[in-house]
Amino acid sequence: MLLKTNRDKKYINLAINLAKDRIGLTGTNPSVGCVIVKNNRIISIGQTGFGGTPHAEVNAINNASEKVKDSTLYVSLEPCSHYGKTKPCTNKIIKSKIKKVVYSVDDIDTRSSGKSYSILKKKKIKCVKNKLNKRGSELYKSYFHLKTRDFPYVTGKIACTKNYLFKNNSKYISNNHSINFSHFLRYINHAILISYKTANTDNPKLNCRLNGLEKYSPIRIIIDKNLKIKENLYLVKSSKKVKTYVFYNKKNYKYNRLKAKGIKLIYCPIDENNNLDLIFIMKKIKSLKINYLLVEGGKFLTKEFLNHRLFNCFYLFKSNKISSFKKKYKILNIIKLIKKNFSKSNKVNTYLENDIILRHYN
Ligand code: AOF
Ligand code: ZN
Repeated sequence: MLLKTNRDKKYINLAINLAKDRIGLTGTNPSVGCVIVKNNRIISIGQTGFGGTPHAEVNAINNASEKVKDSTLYVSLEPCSHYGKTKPCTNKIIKSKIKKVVYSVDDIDTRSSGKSYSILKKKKIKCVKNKLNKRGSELYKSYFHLKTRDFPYVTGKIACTKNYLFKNNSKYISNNHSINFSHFLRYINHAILISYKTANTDNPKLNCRLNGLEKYSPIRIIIDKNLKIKENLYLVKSSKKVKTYVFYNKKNYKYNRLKAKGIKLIYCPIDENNNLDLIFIMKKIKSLKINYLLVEGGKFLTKEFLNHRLFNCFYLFKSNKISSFKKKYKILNIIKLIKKNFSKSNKVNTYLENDIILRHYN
């Protein structure tokens, strides 16, 4: 038998795992996980719905396999107590006669922040807060960022060979397992950003090709100062089906043609180096309610983002292949910048055969 406090830890850990599973997929709402336990048995679990509603607690309470009266509810984030798109979860908890609530992290949404503890206490519901707070805070780093900054949460990604080249004899540098993981990143991010150069040379699809998850493919964003994007690309031809933005600075004859094909063109000023102003682009993207942005940049764009310190985390895909291409394709300066930008890293804990993926973060 587990001690009571260890039991609390075990279930709150599970709630955090459930929340982690859906990060990026709950719109502007944070992803929350919830576990309901009665007589030491799990009687329900819940996650925030895709797009942000219903809230995790509501899903868990409604889906319980037996009456939730006298149960304990574990939740990764402080339950909300405000009227927003949905009614307060604290009301639902009180009505359901749940007898104890354990949560990990205080919400920072001012409508609810720090309020649920006393609301529940007043109704004689036992409340334990800040359980596994460190792990919970780690989970909500992106939520806190999104609530306090007017930039999206930006994830970077670049692939290289064992000898740090980003060009190889075959089309793919990484193995199939790594490629699947890159599609997982496309699944959990709301939009994907590339340059017109990558678009024109690779003619990429930028969709998520994991079985069953295709419908979660990201919005596409292309940065293209002088509208040099080719009109016959897959991205252009499919832009009526999947939202596609192009940030540009100088109009040319293609402007109306791209627009007619379904592309949304956004004017962007240039910065002191005569490049499109990335700060402007980040703010615009956030204002479009795109919260999680994946940048699958080439060498130039990745460097630009690193120089502006715009990445919140960065994945370095390192394959086991040795490339015989010229030295100019080495990405050693990018590796240096990654180390400057981030203080921590860990290996992605997924089966990758001989490839390695390092996640860099702060
Ligand atoms: C919860 N459980 O699963 C989530 C919560 O406008 P609304 O109603 O969608 O509320 C959004 C706020 O609710 C959001 O800013 C955050 O404070 C909280 N999210 N709360 O109890 C959940 N996702
Ligand atoms: Zn709620």
